[in-house]
Amino acid sequence: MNKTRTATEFFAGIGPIRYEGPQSKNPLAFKHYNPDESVEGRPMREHLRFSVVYWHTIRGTGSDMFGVGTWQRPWEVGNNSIELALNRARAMFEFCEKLGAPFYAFHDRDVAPEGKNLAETNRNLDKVIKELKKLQRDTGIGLLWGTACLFAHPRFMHGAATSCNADVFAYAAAQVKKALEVTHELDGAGYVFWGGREGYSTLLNTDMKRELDHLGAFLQMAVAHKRAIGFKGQFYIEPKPKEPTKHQYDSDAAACLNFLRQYNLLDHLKLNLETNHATLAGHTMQHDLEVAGAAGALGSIDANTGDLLLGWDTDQFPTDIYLTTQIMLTVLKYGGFTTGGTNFDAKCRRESFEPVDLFHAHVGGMDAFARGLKIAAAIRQDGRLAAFVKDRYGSWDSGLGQQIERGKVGFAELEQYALKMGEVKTNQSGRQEWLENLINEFI
Ligand code: XLS
Ligand code: NI
Ligand code: NI
Repeated sequence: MNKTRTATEFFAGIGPIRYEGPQSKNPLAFKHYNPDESVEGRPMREHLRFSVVYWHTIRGTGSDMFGVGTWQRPWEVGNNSIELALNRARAMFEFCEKLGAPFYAFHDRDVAPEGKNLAETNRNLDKVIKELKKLQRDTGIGLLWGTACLFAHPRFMHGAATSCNADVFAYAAAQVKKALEVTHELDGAGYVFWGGREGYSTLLNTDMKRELDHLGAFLQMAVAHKRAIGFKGQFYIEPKPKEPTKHQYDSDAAACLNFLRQYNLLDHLKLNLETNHATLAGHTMQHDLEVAGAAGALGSIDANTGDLLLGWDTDQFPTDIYLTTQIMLTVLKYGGFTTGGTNFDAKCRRESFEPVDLFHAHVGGMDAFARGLKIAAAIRQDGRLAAFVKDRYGSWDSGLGQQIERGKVGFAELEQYALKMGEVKTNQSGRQEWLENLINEFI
């Protein structure tokens, strides 16, 4: 059953999490996520493609700006050695296996320590990648995406691809080259570019045009290298408006799409959207999903939630059924995930310091998404919501509307039409209140 069991079991006393149904009171059981249950003709497991993140779940400490780490992690023994890195890898796979999560995600520096130079760092990475590959083979758990940490080390204080220092750009390029190669080696379904420190603290010292050109060139090089090594995974860009910089260049879905279009990258990258980033940008998650979906660029999601009373990325586990329903409505509308998935870029609160809290957090997030999925499917099956929207745009389906959509008429024809028509017929009600009530029928 637990094929990764080694001499050490890190989550001792916690067995595989099973589906027990909505009546269950067991905190370590799913009430709604039933992996094999079919929704719209596809098992929930394949719809949701859950993924666990290395950085919070395995490497997080619970530290904040006011205090040191609080989290008890039985694998954190000794210094930042390769042996410790290998134990972290085993802890990750034990966790995913017990949880029943089919994927995980990492930054290069989450999985292996930096050495005294890049060559040694790459060798460290290779040693751990070997173990990850074995763990993947033994468990069937896959890599949803890899990425490079281009923001933690002091060398990246001014950014990486957008640094004022060309040597930093070179270092970042070398790092991403290697991160792409190991992601390929692990058969990753994707690779994410999150901006890290690509942005600015003040415009007084910033040449924005030059920095954006550099970022465009950097991504072009990444696309070229992807092709060179034959990596078939999907590239994503992950928007975030602020933090750590005051303005991140990839500020929201629309800004990312415009950037990709400007630098001829639209065919090569989709978006990885994160709830807390969308809300920091002043949008809802569903808004950014719709923006991406409309552009054919809805790729993957970082599932979490913020606290609207706090102005930073709190990365909490998602438990709000309205939120997950809205997300799944849009994801289903655009055909569901293919290479992407539901990646829990989320962390426990500092006060939730025991390993079992990690299970409560993920079980809750998975159940919340399972409910969102089932509710969204029920709303779609019911059909009233979609029928209302379709009917609302009915004037475009024939006659003049159709001619406009087909590009058959211009201002001159429309002027003639308007003069002849007289006043526009009374508009139909938007029925927002009724639609809100309709959604509540399903929650
Ligand atoms: C930080 C981002 C980060 C990316 C991966 O806010 O969410 O964790 O997902 O670099
Ligand atoms: Ni993220
Ligand atoms: Ni985040």
